[in-house]
Amino acid sequence: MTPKQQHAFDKSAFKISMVQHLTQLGHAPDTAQLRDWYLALGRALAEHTTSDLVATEHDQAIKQAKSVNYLSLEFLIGRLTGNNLISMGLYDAIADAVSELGLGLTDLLEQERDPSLGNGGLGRLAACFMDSLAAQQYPAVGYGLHYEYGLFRQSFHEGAQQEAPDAWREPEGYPWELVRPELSQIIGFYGHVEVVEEAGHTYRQWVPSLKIQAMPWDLPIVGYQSNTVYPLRLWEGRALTPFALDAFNAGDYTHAQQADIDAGNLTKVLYPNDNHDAGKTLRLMQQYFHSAASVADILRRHLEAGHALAALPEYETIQLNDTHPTIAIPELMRVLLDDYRLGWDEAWSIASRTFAYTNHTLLPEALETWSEALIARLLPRHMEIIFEINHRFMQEVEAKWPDDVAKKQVLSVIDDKGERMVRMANLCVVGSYAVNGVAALHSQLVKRDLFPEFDALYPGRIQNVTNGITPRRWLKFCNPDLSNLISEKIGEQWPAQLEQLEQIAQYADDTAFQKIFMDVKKRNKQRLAGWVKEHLDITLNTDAIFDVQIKRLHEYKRQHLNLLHVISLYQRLLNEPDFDMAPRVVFFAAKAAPGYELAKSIIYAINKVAETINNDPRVGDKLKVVFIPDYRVSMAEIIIPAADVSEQISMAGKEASGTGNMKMALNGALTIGTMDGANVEIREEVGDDNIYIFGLDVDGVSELRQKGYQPEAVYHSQPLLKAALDSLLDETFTPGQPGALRPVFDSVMGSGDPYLCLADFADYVRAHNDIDRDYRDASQWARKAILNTALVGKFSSDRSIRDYVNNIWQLEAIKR
Ligand code: 6GP
Repeated sequence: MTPKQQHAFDKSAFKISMVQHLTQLGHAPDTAQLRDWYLALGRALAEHTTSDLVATEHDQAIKQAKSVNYLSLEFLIGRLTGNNLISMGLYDAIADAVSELGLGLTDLLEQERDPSLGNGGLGRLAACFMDSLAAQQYPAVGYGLHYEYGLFRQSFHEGAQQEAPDAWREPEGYPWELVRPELSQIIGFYGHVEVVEEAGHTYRQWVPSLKIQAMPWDLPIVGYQSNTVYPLRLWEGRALTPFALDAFNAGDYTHAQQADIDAGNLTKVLYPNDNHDAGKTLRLMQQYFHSAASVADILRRHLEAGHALAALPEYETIQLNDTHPTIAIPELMRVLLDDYRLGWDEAWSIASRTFAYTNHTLLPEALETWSEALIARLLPRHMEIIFEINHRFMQEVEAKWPDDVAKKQVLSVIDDKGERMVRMANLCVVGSYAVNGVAALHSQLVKRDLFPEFDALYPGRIQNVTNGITPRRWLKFCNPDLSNLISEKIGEQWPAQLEQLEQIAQYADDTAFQKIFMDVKKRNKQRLAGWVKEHLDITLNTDAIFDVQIKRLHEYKRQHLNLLHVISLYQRLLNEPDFDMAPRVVFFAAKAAPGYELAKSIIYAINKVAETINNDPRVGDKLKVVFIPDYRVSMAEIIIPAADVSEQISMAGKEASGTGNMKMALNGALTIGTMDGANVEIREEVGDDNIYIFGLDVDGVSELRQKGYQPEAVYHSQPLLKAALDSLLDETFTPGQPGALRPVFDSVMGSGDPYLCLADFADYVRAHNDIDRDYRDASQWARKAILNTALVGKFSSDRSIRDYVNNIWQLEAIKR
């Protein structure tokens, strides 16, 4: 890819522009605060991205090309300013310009509040994908929701998680966003379906009783070194003015009232559940609102570009990020059937060649189902269409497997055991031309365990696209020292061609390079230690192993397994005079969904254990435990470059992919992990010597289950484990409050240990001992760290996007 003709940058004009924006914000240069200057900087820069956004939107070549529409309820974009500067190629120039105004660029960038419009992996992946689409100039629009409050802000009170609302937009607004009232839509809810007769035909027409305006806000997704800027279009719910009283009849009005929903709170807040379906009515309303507004906007673009409706699949593809936007499928059908009056077959042919679906989890509690009764009430016409889709689909199943009731039961879109529920994943597979999992192992399990019958019915439909991460944010921006070192060795192309990092492997045994590489790591550890000192007042030894587990708090991710290891280290330090270990700092960062009690108990336990260990003079700086509050993208940008060890310890078969594993390996951390998700492929790339694999694999897990698993037997046979567990029951970590950590004990003992923490404990300890041994050999460790950075080029999200483009979307890059 040739770097773009960068816009000519006029430093003095830019400074004038910044001061003008500052003035418009009501501030004078001599008294303005840093925050005011940051807003002025953002707005001055956004002038450039807005003009590129509009130019991209009007580009004839793009209008005549095929686009992907990435539909996601979550985009965890993180701060935009620093990354946009890198993409625009203006980082150094702006640093220079603001310094002439007496400002430091990094201080200004620190002022930005993260837009936390997502929970975890699924939302962050969507953000990396938008970055890679723009970098490679594959025409794309991201569609999401403009939540007034993002993921809650986390703090701790005496060790317990507290949640506060995240008002990510400053009162002045977020400087990068652009409201597009001319593109707003009206979205209906509730009401009834009427039959209309016209020219001898009857049609069905939905008459909603509640209407809400969808107002789009565009965030600029700036292509790395190109003039391409695609919109991330986020819909905000607004009351219609004037209020559409006529749309209400008395009965429906009451309905709407009962649901306690109004336009104002539709997009008020992001649901804080990761890998969990809470089944709330307002959530389904958000999903429909998002889908309907996005489908309407896609059709508008398609028709305005002069294309025929029937040609939709040739010009637009719609990627569904998990099942959250599934309702887009019946919505497109409704529009084609009722508004454009196509016949069923024609409408279905269009819709089923337009949608593709990505599955992000096998966890049963995350597989969405909605009650048929709820859908029928909220979206009566859509429920009719879902029935018709299923009716025709059941005929297909009958043709393939005559008289096979069991097959129909598992495949049906409607689950009629108990309350009748709509299975959104089934609807997705039926209505999509491609389905994919997010890592090789996960996709295999999707075929083998989740959808074996679908795989038999539609061979080839279920595919794999291994996840990836954007190297611009997750190396170039967050780790400038390592980036510069790499560029000195292999040139400047790697951020767009990450496979080139392989050339670094030749320096893995070069002691001079090892030293420089580990010096960079050391500086990154010092930066993190500085943050910890300033914010948590804990002093860290930066020679220690920085052992890091950062991700949502979930039982299947097994932060409590890590905790048991920490406790066992502590006990050995106290009880075994001969026990020696390399100093270690164990970092945790994780938010628990507010309604997830056990996850909150695990956080509490980690905090209590940390407090005890960190204040025990007998431990010194051999062991420290740090729980960094309010984990978010901008915090990850500080932690990841400083990690020596990356904890990826989910029970095998549960973590679909993981992406933090990729980020840490890229920044020279060694993974301790199970044979789960993308760990399997990381191991393939870096080699067995450069990763610490432990525990049961997927087959081992099912064999153990079949044999009959007895956690109590493991407990009684392993003294180290038993002592660690027992300490959760006494006052070791909660003086005066024995039993305060019992929920964590109970989660593995007496409840069957659903995620096999005890079964994997011994081998986990063994793997950590290997790490301890290897870390003490500085040169060997450096070699392994360098090889991790060098050999994970595969995990660039540019490669993921190319896989989607070549195997699923079939579209062309349009270079501007
Ligand atoms: C996550 C998966 O848990 C994670 O393994 C994967 O890396 C990520 O998606 C991106 O594919 N899934 C979710 O966050 C989720 O809520 C419904 O799935």
